Amino acid sequence: MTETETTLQNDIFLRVAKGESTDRPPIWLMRQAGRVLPQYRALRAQFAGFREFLFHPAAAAEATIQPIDELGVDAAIIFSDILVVPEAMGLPYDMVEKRGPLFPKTIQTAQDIADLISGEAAADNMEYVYEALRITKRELNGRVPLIGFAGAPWTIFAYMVEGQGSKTFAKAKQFLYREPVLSHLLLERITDTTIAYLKRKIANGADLIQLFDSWAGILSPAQYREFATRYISKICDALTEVPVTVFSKGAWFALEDIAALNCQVIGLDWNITPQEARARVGERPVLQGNLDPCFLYADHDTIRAGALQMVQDFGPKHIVNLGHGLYPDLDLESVRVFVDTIKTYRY
Ligand code: 1CP
Repeated sequence: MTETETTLQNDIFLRVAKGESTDRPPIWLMRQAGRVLPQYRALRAQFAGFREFLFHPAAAAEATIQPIDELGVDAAIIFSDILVVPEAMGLPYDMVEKRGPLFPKTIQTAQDIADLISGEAAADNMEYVYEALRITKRELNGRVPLIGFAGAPWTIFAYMVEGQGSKTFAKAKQFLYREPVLSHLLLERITDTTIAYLKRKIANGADLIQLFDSWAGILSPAQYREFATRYISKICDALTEVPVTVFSKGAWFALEDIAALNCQVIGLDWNITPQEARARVGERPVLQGNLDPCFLYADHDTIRAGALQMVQDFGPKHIVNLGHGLYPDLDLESVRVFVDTIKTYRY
């Protein structure tokens, strides 16, 4: 046991992530810090924009802890965004209200890639994130473990080339087909930066790292192997200090490849059944997920039944979560019913 573990009051999340058995599954929710909480909306209203909020470590720490106080989930996730990495590499963005991120400058040429900052130098530009981790760790005072995260290289690449959110990311995919050599060069630099960044997150208190490959599902299996899994693998191999969760949204086709990585936990969306996922990954990995966030629009009895069905279908070696982030317009009471159902369940 490490020092952080011995001082944790509730370490059920970390114990399950490391493969230990417990009497119930742990639960946390992607986007648990967010608009579903009135106290988050109040805090957010004090800042002109989302980026200003992120650049304020004490506020980020407060947002991180709000869902622990309000919902009693078993882990905190540092309030930040995956887009801080492209920004630290030299591509600033605006978070446009109701539209999403917009990058005035994107990656199109070899020179653009050469001009990027990467590795330790890029990691140096995210001191405000490490400060948020240190404050959070201090204020959490061992109540629950703290999750650090980053976007997986392909998802970061997609934003850097596309310059904004997209349903198809056709520009980013076009770049993979037309410029495979440059694509690998860019993915390499993102990977180096991500490793340096995550090592510092760990040094500043992250107890587990989750990689978000939000746009995994738009690649073909062959492309996913060539341009995504290869780089995720490098990150998993580099992060030996803490458990790693790989959440590749929509990549059910790559599940066997993901199970072969040096990661302890595999995040799942709702497009696969727990039984099929377990059969395909084998006994070793812990599975995390995978209730459709829209399930929480149902009535409370339906939510309770769905939560119980899910934990029974997964069995042990399972961390309860949704298949993607909470939607901001979900009713807080419905979210609470889901969490409480899991916390009172026993195997
Ligand atoms: O003003 C606001 O409140 C903006 C909403 C918001 C929030 C609350 C954004 C904008 N990001 C976040 C926080 C955030 N982002 C967290 C915090 C911790 C928590 O989960 O509680 C995390 C882990 C992320 C990660 C993130 N950002 C991902 C990966 C997870 C996923 O949702 O797939 C992605 C893709 C982003 C990019 C992003 N951030 C925000 C927006 C609107 C977008 C773009 C999405 C798109 O392209 O459509």
